[in-house]
Amino acid sequence: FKKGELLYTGKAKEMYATDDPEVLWVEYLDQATALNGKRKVAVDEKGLLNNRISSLIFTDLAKHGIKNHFIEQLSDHVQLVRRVKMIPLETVVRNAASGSFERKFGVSHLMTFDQPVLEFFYKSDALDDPFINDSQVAALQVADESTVAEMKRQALLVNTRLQTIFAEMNVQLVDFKIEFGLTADGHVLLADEISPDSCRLVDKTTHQSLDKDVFRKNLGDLTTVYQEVLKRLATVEGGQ
Ligand code: U5P
Repeated sequence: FKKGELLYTGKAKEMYATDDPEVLWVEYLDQATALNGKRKVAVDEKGLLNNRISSLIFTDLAKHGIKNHFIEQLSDHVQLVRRVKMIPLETVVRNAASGSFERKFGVSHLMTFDQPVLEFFYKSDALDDPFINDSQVAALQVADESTVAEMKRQALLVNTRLQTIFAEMNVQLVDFKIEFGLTADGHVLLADEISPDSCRLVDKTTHQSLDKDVFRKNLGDLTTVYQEVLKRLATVEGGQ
């Protein structure tokens, strides 16, 4: 595959075309952002670590019947993915209270839920990704009802599998964000990335944060923490 024109620059990734119209070239950048991109710093190895972590997780999910856009990892910072039309929604699944849920409802940190909580946020930098409910999604014609139902179904399957993977790593999956796209024939396909940038992970023994909260809250060195996540994940997934 040949790297083509730059299509999109995100907060932590760049997307390029390839010589195959169905395939995109994704470069994971060594940088971290917070506050919707208003705070941005270089972080050694972060792109490499997230590329590897996301590649291992997407491979695992596919093996467990959850199809996704991942094709293959090409190099330290690059992976190939299938081109889809992104649905402008962030799908968040929560197993315990943290972040915006904890602030919004004033509940105790890591209060656990009997059932996972599912939320959508409308992707808009100008609006700061506001919460959006199903009828608002319908009113704005962001996605049709069957697409929303399918996103929820897949999100809960992803949650179940991720909880299993992370439990084997002695890590609690507090919450995570995923994104979906539509294939040319209209199927909902898991896309974007799954990494410590998009998950809240807490060590089950020490209760230490092993995710981007380390950067958001200045809790320590992000690279060290992401290296630890990759080390444990690589062990669970049977080596590099
Ligand atoms: N999240 C993202 N990107 C965002 C906002 C949130 O990946 O732009 C993830 C967080 O890392 C967390 C989950 O795992 O979604 C819920 O975030 P919050 O709504 O509690 O801030």
